[in-house]
Parts: sequence; C-alpha cells; structure tokens
Amino acid sequence: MLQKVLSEKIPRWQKEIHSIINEKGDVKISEVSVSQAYGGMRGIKGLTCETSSVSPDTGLIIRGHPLLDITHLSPAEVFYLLLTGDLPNDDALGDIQNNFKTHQDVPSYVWQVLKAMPPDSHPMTMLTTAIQSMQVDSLFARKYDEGIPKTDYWKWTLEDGIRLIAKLPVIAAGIYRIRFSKGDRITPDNSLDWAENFAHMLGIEDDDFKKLMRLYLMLHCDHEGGNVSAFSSLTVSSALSSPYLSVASGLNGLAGPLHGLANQGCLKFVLKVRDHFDGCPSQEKLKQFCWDHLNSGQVIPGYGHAVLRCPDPRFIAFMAFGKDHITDDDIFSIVRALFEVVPPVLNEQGKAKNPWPNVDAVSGSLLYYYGLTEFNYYTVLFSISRTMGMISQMVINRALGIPITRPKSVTTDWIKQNT
Ligand code: CMX
Repeated sequence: MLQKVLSEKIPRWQKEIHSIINEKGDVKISEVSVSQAYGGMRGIKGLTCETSSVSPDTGLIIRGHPLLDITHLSPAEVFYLLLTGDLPNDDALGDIQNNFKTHQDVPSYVWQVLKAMPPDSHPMTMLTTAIQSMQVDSLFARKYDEGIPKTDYWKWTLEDGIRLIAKLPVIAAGIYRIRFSKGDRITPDNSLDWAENFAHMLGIEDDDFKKLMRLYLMLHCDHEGGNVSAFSSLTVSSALSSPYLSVASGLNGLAGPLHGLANQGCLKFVLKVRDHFDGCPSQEKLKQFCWDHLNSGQVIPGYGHAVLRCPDPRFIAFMAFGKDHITDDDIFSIVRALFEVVPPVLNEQGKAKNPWPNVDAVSGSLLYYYGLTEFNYYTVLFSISRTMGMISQMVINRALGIPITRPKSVTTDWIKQNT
C-alpha cells in the first residue's frame, strides 16, 4: 500500500521540484564564510530534506507538524507520515504493521555474527555489524545488478527499508540479551505492536515501559538532513550503496559521543552526581559540580545543540512522561535539578551557543528507572527509531533523483590566496 501511495505522490513531487529548479535554480540560498568552512559547515544551507526540519526556536517539525503536537502517534504512524507527508488511515496503518510482522524474522547468520564478536563489544558496534551483514539479502543491490531503471530505485530501497525496520527490534533486543547475559532471546509476541514488542523482547514486561517505548521510538525518528547520522547516511546512500550499508554508516555516526552516544554519556554523568553526593544534591552543590566538570575540560552531556536555541521539544516530551510516571527517584530528580542548574552555568561560561537541554539529557533517566540500566545500550534504542528517518530520506532522495553528494573542499593555501 505504501508503494501505491508513493507511486501516486512521487511524480507530483518530481514535477514540482523540476519546475522549482527551472524557475529558481540560480537563486542563492546561502553564502559560505571561511569560518564555516573550518567550522563543520555549520548553518550552510546546502541540501534539501523533505521529511522534517529543525527550527532553532521550536525544534523538530515533522512534515509540518511541530513535534509536541504529534507525540501521541505510534512509530508506525510517524514512519508513514515521514514518507508520505500524510497520517495513515486505518487500512494504511494496518498494512505497515502487517509488513513489520511479516518481515521480522532475522536470518540465522546474523546471530552467528553477533555471537562471534568479542563479548565486550559495544552494543552499537554489534548493531551496525548485524545490519551490514544483511547486505547479502539486499533486494536493492540485487535489482541494481540486474539493471533496473533509475525510476525504480526508490521502490527497492523502500522494500529493503521496511524489511530492515521490521527486523531491528528483534536484532536490538537480541543484542541486549546476548551482550548483557540476560538469557535466551525472547520470541516476538505478535499481539503487540512494533514498539511494545521490542519492550517484550528485552524482557521488561511493564506496561508503562511499553508506553515509554512507543514514545521513545517515535520521538527519535528524524531530525532533518544535516545532522551527523542523517548526513552520513545520505552521503553513502547517494553513491547508491544499499540501504543496509547506508543505514549502518549513519548509525556509526550516531555512535559518536557528541551525537547519539551523548545519552549514554549523560546517564553516566548523572550517576556520577548521584554517587558523589549519595543522592540528589542541593542546587548549590550541583552547580559547583558542573563547574568542576567544565573546568576539567569536558562538555556537559545532553546540553547544547548545533541548531536548536531552545529546550529540545523531545526533552520536554520525555520530561512530561517522567513527571507523570516517576516519583521519588534520585536519578530523575538529578535530571530535573540539572535542567535548573546547567543552562545558567553554560550561559555564565559563555561558550555554548545553546545552553538548553537536548533529547539526551533526559531519555536515559527514564530507561534507567524501568530497569534498563546498561547505559552503553541506550544509543541502540535511538538507532532503531532513527532508522525510520534515514530510510524515509533515502527513499525520497532516490525518488527525486538527487545525485551523488560531492561538496568541494579547498586547501588552506587556497583560502590564503583567494580571500
Ligand atoms: N558543555 C560544555 N561546553 C559546551 C557544550 C556543553 N554541553 N555545548 C557546547 N559547548 C562548547 C563547545 O565545546 C565549544 O567549545 P570550544 O569553542 O572550546 O570548542 C563552544 O561551546 C561552542 O560550541 P557550540 O557552537 O555551541 O556547539 P556545536 O554546534 O559546536 O556543538 C554539540 C554542538 C551538541 C556537539 C555540543 O553542544 C556538545 O558537545 N554538547 C554535549 C554533547 C551532547 O549533548 N550531544 C548530543 C547532541 C544531540 C544529538 O545529536 O543527539
């Protein structure tokens, strides 16, 4: 059904973009300064992304919907929204959910690969290795070799994408049970939806945790096109690498401590506070602790952002969940206290352009509360969700015929001679 809906929409999108390029192709939308060339290309408008945008003042907007207006959507609904721009009706939603169930079986070689890895492998390394190993089953790669026309690339990208997304909760839960010696893998329960099933396969049978998983796997789904994981995945995908290789590349970027791994770093920081003070300290003591941390040359994980200039709406949504469900918990109390203390400290320090919390400042504390205490696993959850955004962006870019990514670099000598 998704194929049919997209087959109707794509020609319209292609037509619109062709006429925009014809009419406005020479209009400048950005200029590049020397400091931007040396500064991670921050702020340069140099690519398009149809699935979502991030406004400095309000944060994530998915297909025109500000995030906080749509936190009730399930991950499957948000995947449909990312891809098509519309909310699914019951039939379309049922179709996606069926697809996720039909394709959830994980090939046995994936488990062999995972079990052969060193036992102390990082769960993110295990995840991207598992995903890469499935390249062998890529329909896109096979069809490409058979010589399908360019106009059909998106269809096989979508087919691979759905298969990958369907399997991810099973693979990720399997990684959790293997890596942390939790016993046998738990078989999926097909009466549950994609997110609830993930909670079940982890072995955490709490109804509120299942609710949290629906929210968690919805909130992390996408964050426009220029962040490290989206852009890495986009670049690799633009070479027509399969969705398996492209998603693995993006997730390897997400595994960096300044990006998705910050949720692990953040919980570690919170635990350090708890252990240091044997509980939640006063704001005055917490302030000093933050200053000591900054003065030792480290960043405060979970705070700051390259684009946002406000508290991240994903942070707000998780905080609301925590306030509704958690009472009397040191970890969550420290997270709340940090929200009071850190922004003024970062403002006083005067370096960070955005002193506000991002999603990673709170997400781990909720997982910890429900017993998911292995914090080096947290970015795996982020990855399951973010794969929906990467696949959606990939399908659309291939449908629109966006060519291979190739910005131009210059040498410092060139800058000296030409500026
Ligand atoms: N604590 C301390 N210093 C910080 C800071 C923080 N949380 N955030 C930014 N700064 C510092 C930067 O390190 C930089 O210092 P230098 O000039 O000494 O290099 C200075 O402030 C300016 O940085 P910026 O322009 O405000 O931020 P960037 O766009 O360069 O980087 C980010 C953004 C997220 C990498 C940065 O804020 C950071 O390191 N935050 C902590 C890690 C984190 O939470 N990452 C998760 C982001 C969300 C995600 O992708 O999942």
